[in-house]
Amino acid sequence: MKSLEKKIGNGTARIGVIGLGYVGLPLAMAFARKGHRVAGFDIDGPRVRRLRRGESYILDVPSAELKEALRTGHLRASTRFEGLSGCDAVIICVPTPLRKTKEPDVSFILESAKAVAPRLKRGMLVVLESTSYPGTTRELVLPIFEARGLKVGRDFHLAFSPERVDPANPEYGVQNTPKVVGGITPACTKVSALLYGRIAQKVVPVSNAEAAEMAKLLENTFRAVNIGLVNEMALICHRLGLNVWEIIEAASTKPFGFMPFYPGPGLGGHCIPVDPQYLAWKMKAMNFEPRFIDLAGVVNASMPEHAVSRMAEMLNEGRKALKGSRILALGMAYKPEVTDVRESPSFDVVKLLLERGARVAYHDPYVPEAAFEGRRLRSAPLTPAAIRAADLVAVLTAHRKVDYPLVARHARRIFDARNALKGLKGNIVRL
Ligand code: SAJ
Repeated sequence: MKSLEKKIGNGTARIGVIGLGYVGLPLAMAFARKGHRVAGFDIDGPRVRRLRRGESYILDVPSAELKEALRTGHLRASTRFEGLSGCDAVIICVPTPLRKTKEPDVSFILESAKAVAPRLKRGMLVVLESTSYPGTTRELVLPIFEARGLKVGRDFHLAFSPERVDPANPEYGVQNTPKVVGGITPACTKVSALLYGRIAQKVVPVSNAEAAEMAKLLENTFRAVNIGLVNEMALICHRLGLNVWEIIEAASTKPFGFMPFYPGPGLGGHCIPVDPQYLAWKMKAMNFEPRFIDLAGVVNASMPEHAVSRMAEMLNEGRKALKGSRILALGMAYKPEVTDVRESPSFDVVKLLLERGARVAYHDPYVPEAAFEGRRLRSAPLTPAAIRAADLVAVLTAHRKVDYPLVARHARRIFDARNALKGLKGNIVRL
């Protein structure tokens, strides 16, 4: 193992990254920037071809930097996994979605481990970064590797290190986000900490892979539960005739012991709605009911319906039915300043509006077109005419670059589910 530690230390360790998405590509570039030769692998042919042309599809990776890494040979991308045998360390960054049944789908992890296994060689380090339930690395991945007759901690090393990439975050990236690592054995923890020490200013070794897996789940369950709490507070404030946004702002003045979360029309993204369900699934299999996770899920999932009922109330005030009303939805991405629409609650809201017979258009500067129940809509230009033509404008995701003063000036009525029109005057009702 000494040779791997030496190669990591002098930058000659060849790194393999499986999965070149919003986690894998920035990670590959971080190692390439440190002089490592990085082999990227992805099953998505068009994505690999785009990468080979130096076209970045990740906001945080400039195409110019990608082109340079390709030119110098510090990065190459392939859909074929043979190149894994030339790697000293392999990092698996593949999706871990939920099945329709809300059960974990670890198929991408298994396929990746099976791709590595025949190329696993003495001295190699493998790290799993894909978020999954505690025990995944040891129970699912390790047996695939040990079937080769190699001994973990002696012949090869295996660890888990949760990805902490926040897409489009201008402040935090791979380098300045502390990296938690936990190995199957202490020796695995040690060598994976060495590896990540090449690209992260701070590495946080923990006692084993399960601790690292669980740390990630705590991070994101913490968010899902607190978002669920504040969504329930929004429902409570509505019934008390209070402005929940004012209440949160007032509570946020407490300089200690409070952290603001904000209500919305639901919970989106491929992390926060998903990760806690991985933990819930594992615990239910152990006959333990994770009540907070389940309750947060119920409250968050009720928000699209609540948002639509508030819009119906507003239209009703104007003697209008939802059916036949023209609604302009602002913001289809799952959170501000991203193009990603996965699990976006905006789609849940629009689906409910369409089911109730509303006529829906949308504007989202980051989402040029979107599919709803088989129909494809294009983002409508945000003009005074388009705003005036709507019976109701609904702010669902509050992108900063949208002209909210224009909306406030021209909209007949506005349902603001994100407090995007804070301080503006107009016919505005807030969540
Ligand atoms: N949301 C609310 N209210 C809030 C915060 C978020 O309704 O107060 C909604 C968002 O609109 C979105 C969903 O929750 O629909 C998730 O938002 P998020 O801010 O948690 O963003 P994500 O899904 O990109 O979460 C990622 C996570 N990063 C990783 O898993 C590596 C999370 O751990 C980060 O804390 C989060 O980014 C972040 O801080 O932005």
